Amino acid sequence: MTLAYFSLGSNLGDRAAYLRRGVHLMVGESAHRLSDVYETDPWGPVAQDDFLNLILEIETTLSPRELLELIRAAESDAQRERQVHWGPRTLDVDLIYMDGVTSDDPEIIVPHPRWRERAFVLVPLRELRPDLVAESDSDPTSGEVRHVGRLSNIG
Ligand code: PH2
Ligand code: MG
Ligand code: MG
Repeated sequence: MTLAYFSLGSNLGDRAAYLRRGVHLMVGESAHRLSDVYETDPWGPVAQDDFLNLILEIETTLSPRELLELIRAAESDAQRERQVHWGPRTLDVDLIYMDGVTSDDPEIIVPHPRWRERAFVLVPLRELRPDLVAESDSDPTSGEVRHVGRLSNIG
């Protein structure tokens, strides 16, 4: 068993409902933990609405390639349309990190090449894995991250 960490984000429609459905599909029967939910300023070049973001930890025996299939199934269930690169989306699932596993497959690079630049990844990941996130890793210039609460308690 390996622990795998995913960043889930939504900034279109019923954001919390898309996150709940995404978590459900990603988890299946696996043991898992969830960070709290954060509302986050959009990161990157596209002006868009704020995201809800969280980190999901899953115990898995799957490879990065197999996890990519799971990600694609969860995203297509959310009827995600890739109109704008880095633009608004109902559900985005990114594989961030796996204990002891790396992948240089260009479709699913592990660890995610830019995860340490993003407060919307670092802040919730620190809840689950403080050992992976140094205090200095949360760059205040990478956007506001506001604590919302548990996914099960938000509307
Ligand atoms: N995802 C992006 C682009 N920008 N900004 C925030 N705050 N949260 C995201 O999940 C996010 C983003 C592309 O995947
Ligand atoms: Mg993303
Ligand atoms: Mg993605």
